[in-house]
Amino acid sequence: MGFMNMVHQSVCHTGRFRFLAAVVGTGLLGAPAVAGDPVGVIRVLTLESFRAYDCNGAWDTDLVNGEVFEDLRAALTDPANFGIGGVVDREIQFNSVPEINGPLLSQTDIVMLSTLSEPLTACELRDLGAFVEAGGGLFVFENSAGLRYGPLFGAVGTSSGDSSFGAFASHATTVGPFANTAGSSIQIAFHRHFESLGAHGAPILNHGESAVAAGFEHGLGRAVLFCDEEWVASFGGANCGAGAFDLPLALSFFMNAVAWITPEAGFEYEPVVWPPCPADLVEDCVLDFFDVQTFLARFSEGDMTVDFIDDGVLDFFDVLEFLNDFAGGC
Ligand SMILES: [Ca+2]
Ligand SMILES: [Ca+2]
Ligand SMILES: [Ca+2]
Repeated sequence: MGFMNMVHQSVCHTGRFRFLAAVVGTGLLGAPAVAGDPVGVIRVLTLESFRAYDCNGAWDTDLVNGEVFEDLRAALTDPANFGIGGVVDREIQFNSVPEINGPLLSQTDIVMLSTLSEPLTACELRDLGAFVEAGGGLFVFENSAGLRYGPLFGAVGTSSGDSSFGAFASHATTVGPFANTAGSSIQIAFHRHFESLGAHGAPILNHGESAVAAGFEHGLGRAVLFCDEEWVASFGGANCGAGAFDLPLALSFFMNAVAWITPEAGFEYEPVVWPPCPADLVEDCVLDFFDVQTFLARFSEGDMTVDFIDDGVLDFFDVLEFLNDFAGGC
């Protein structure tokens, strides 16, 4: 292994991952404590308790602990809905973590995300896309679901939006196994929508010609992107968000969608090991000006972490090698 690879790999495992390893070490986020059949549990990864948007404490959308989605949480954890002998014969278990990465996704069946205080990084999006492609499930419900996550599945979301009625289309997620919502309309507060769905997307909720929610079959996995969060909120918060206009309908659809995206029991995601990207000095899976700036700063300081031609000397050839790696992309 070359020096730069070693540097890269050691840097890769610092920062958040180290924090996470420490937390796992305490047992707080360790292997799920499973009651009943571990294979049957639907393991839900969510960032909510760490990165949920809480409107400065006034409207806490933390799915696991907050109040805004308390009815949603109650529905998902009601054994009559998801549990042995329930409508879906598998129990839902939340695993709230601070970041998305391969090892955490390897203990996950579906990822459930609403509005985040800190958007996913390019590295996290890359892992999330690979997870769905390998058979994992994803449900995003937030205004920017199409804008932020659509590109993973070939879709384009809009940055503009409005408040409107949406009509549920006929789709696997609208016919069951909970209530049939196909043909029903639902009023939603400010939301964005999709400009296009690409080859693998199908509309779920339509406002005129554009989809507000869509389902995607991506490789072996499935994703539902719903460009709003208020449609399933238990109550509104002043200057923060509105409450659902038809919560029972919203909950039925939500549970249908969870049933649709959930992989078969026994699913195990094997994390993709991405090729090293030495030029990504500001490690964010994006090669940009900041990586160049960092290279130049380290080079001028004689910092041997930028000894790209690994010979113990910083010279013109290291600059050339860096530029070469940079041009090659990640
Ligand atoms: Ca909204
Ligand atoms: Ca970078
Ligand atoms: Ca050198």
